[in-house]
Amino acid sequence: MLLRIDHVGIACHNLEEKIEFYETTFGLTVVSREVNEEQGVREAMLHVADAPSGASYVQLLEPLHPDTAVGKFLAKRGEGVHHIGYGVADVTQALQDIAAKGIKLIDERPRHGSMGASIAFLHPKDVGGVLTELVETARH
Ligand code: MC0
Repeated sequence: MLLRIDHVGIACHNLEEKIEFYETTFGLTVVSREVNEEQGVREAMLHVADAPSGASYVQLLEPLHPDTAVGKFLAKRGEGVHHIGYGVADVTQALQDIAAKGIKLIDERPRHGSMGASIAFLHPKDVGGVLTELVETARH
């Protein structure tokens, strides 16, 4: 069901500072920047590698407000890994299959994600404390 690690989402206080850190330290390149009001984030995708099933990225996330998923995470835990995003071929089908196993979904239906992807989150309490995202890459 899982094709690859699509991205690792990292919560930070200052997006521009963190982008510069990843560029300077690891030589990564920003391929997309977006504000996602629904998710309450300003985010950047930095390309890491390509695989037959698609690319993988570091996703840097800065909250738009303190009262957002990432804002609350930062206040409780500080900067660090916020979630793992896995590539799937069909996010609607994957959600159905995972729900049938009794795993709690955050999103019953896919939402709009970075770079036109369809995304859905699974609750960390049912995934060993890991906030888990399913990502169906946009078809171009
Ligand atoms: C919260 N918890 C986490 C967590 N965030 N555990 C692991 N990883 C995280 N990132 C834990 C808390 O420690 C707490 O555990 C419990 O979940 C409830 O947390 P809360 O602070 O009371 O917050 P809630 O319940 O209001 O919300 C938590 C929840 C929320 C995961 C449901 O953050 C959510 O719906 N996340 C999905 C959307 C999201 O994260 N969007 C931002 C990225 P204890 O043990 O204290 O009870 S958007 C994105 O990434 C898009 C743009 C993309 O990829 O394309």
